[in-house]
Amino acid sequence: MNERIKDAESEGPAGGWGSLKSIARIYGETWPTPAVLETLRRQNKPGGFMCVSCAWPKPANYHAFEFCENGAKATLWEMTTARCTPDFWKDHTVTELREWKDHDLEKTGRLTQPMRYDAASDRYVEVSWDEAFAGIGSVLKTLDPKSVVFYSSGHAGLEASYLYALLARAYGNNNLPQSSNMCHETTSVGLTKVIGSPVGTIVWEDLAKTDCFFFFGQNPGTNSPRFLHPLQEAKQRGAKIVTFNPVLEQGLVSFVNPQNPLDMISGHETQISDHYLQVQSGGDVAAILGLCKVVVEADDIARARGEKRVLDVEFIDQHTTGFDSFIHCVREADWADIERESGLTEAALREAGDVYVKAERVIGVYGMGLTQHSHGALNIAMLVNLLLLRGNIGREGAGCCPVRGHSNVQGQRTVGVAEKTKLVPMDKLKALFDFDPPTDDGTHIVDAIKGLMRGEIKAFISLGGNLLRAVPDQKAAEKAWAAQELAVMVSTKLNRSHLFPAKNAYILPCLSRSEIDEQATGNQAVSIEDSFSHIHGSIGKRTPAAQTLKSELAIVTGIAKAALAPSPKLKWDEWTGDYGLVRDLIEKTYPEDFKDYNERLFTPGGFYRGNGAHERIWETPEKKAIFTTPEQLNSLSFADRPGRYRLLTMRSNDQFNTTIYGYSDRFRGIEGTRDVVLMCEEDIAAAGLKAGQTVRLVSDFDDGTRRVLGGLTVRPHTLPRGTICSYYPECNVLIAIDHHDQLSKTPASKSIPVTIEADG
Ligand SMILES: Nc1nc2c(c(=O)[nH]1)N[C@H]1C(S)=C(S)[C@@H](COP(=O)(O)OP(=O)(O)OC[C@H]3O[C@@H](n4cnc5c(=O)[nH]c(N)nc54)[C@H](O)[C@@H]3O)O[C@H]1N2
Ligand SMILES: Nc1nc2c(c(=O)[nH]1)N[C@H]1C(S)=C(S)[C@@H](COP(=O)(O)OP(=O)(O)OC[C@H]3O[C@@H](n4cnc5c(=O)[nH]c(N)nc54)[C@H](O)[C@@H]3O)O[C@H]1N2
Ligand SMILES: [Mo]
Repeated sequence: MNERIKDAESEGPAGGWGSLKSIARIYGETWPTPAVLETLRRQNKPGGFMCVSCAWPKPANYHAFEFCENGAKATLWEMTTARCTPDFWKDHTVTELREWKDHDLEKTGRLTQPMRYDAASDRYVEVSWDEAFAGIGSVLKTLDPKSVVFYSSGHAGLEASYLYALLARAYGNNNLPQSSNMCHETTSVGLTKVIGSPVGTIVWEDLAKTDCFFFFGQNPGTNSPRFLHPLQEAKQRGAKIVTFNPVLEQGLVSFVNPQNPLDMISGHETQISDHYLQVQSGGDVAAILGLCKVVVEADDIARARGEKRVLDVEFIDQHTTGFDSFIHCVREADWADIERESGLTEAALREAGDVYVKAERVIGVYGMGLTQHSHGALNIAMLVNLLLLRGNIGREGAGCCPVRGHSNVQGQRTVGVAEKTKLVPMDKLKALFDFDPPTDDGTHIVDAIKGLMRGEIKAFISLGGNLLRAVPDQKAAEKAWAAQELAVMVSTKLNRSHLFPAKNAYILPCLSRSEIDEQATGNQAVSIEDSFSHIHGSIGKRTPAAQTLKSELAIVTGIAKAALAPSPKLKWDEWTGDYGLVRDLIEKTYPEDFKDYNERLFTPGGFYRGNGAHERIWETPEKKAIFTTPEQLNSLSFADRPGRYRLLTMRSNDQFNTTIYGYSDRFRGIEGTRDVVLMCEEDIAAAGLKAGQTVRLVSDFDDGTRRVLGGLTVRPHTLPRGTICSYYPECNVLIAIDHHDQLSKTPASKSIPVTIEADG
């Protein structure tokens, strides 16, 4: 147990009674019926339904309750008995609702009817499904296809997503940006560049075989809590965990397993991280370079003594390129520069480096802390450098593990929700559906929002999500959104993106994954792909929140029929009646990934789609894994200057992205509010501020626009100097749309340059 790791602010370990209390609070607030427990019991199991929360894998040997605190919250939140019916609009106008908080908007409950915005009364009014589809179709028919965007957030299953992509292409564009454009696009582009794989390389069994996890900027306690179980097991068999994170995240400090009665009664905590390095925001490039220096020094010593090499020389020779240049850079790197840029001491990095050197098998885990920076792809390349030095990719118990966000975010990309044409087998689409798919690349979400601001994008269809709350430059985006010809939002709950209606605006309410999806051939199963590239079937068993709801797939086909000319090869009605037919189409389009799709749909633990890098097949131009020589020692696009801070936007333990369940971030000791800015004591004093004082953050991005967020209370927190934290999505008004990763355009939401002003 590591006595040094203590978070003064936290209420206690992750999991434990706090976790159950937190679930119970949502249960009380949303008042679902007792049958809810039966639904939770079926969550993430073969024959049950797959959680709507994160993309963490679902094992074949599942626990009695294979769900976590936040998965349960997501399910309960969806199963609320509250309904946002057309009557709600009798009492409220759209303009008034803009003053509401995100939590209050979603708390109105599940949407029940298709609605159209009525400008005269400034309200949404009920329409029939036929009217909605006809209205949407008639506008789409008048627009230039290139001016229309088909966005998706990673909720919808593979079947609906495949047809959604087909709809966009048959309509005439590849404008299929996805929430991953703000998330793991850095992985899709950056990881592909260096190892030829857009996704992680490990599988479930590797978790049980590894000696060591290195965590960079991923917070399992909040964002993928079921990961805490394999971590706890790993600790119990003596594996090591080393964490790099500016914030002391409780889930990476200690954990009480809420599914283990003995742990719960005794309060037995598992200490998670053996070493916790509070790197400064954007400091991972230097930190990893320091680790690589330790590896190379250890190898020099081993060689001098004639001992077993520390570098995996055979692997490096056979499987990599760029080693000489990288190693030169490592040798030249100066510890003083590394310390300054990482905010860590040489001694701490040496300790962590020793753990890496001694471990036979290492898994490198990462999340938004690496991807959401101006040079996020460099962060990922550095982590890959570290892994390659000791051959830690493509063998048992070792590999690269990006932890994905939305439950089917990876899978949507797999089945064609992609703006890049090279990712899609267009020839197959042409052969199957008898049309010429557009050949030019579509738009990334950053370009789509910029196009919107320039007035070139005229319509947005959104399959899920709350785009206006999730994107940078939120205020400008809201204004531009409202000027569009058409906005269609397929949603389960009311959210802020509904409140800036375009000239023609529709909200289309859909079923959720835990609900029965009755079609012509009976209750339909859908499927999703998890972070480890395993495909799982999911079947809803609950009575729908309203009889008027349609499935996401039925909504996609409804729009398609209204917007496109009929074609004998586009059998929208047949497909809606039997999702198995859509799975056949997916199998025909991607025969290697989806062989015997329908037969294997309910394979326990999912069926594996495969991954070249897992087998040491590198799909890079050189057919090798690539060592990257860093051109700079941090992942930032700006220099430090007095008064300028690196703002890190964080998620609380009581939210799922823009869905705010409540105001309790118990792991960070923050209760009752989200309007805070966390700073270390030294920064507070140096800035002449006081704890409890109200301040405003001002964006310090040099483009002449003043972006301000006020009303934030200063709270002392254990953080590195210069790194400050405040909540996503509230901070999105502060991010310039051009502040993004250089390679993938993922918004750099973890290092936003800001200054602080006293408020009021
Ligand atoms: N309950 C819940 N679950 C979720 C979500 C949710 O909002 N709530 N969101 C889902 C989605 S879409 C996603 S993408 C994932 C997100 O899951 P994560 O990838 O865990 O995302 P974040 O919590 O935004 O940030 C991760 C961590 O990065 C750290 N960090 C920030 N900057 C740096 C840095 O420069 N270096 C390092 N080393 N660390 C840094 C932060 O302190 C934080 O602990 O979770 C998914 N699951
Ligand atoms: N500053 C900052 N900005 C960020 C991030 C950050 O860390 N910092 N994170 C980024 C990341 S990682 C992501 S993924 C994006 C998230 O961006 P989005 O995916 O666009 O946003 P969500 O908040 O997940 O969407 C919530 C809404 O989805 C709808 N919904 C929920 N369930 C379903 C369903 O089953 N079907 C359908 N059709 N709709 C449903 C509900 O109406 C709900 O209001 O935000 C990004 N923005
Ligand atoms: Mo995400």
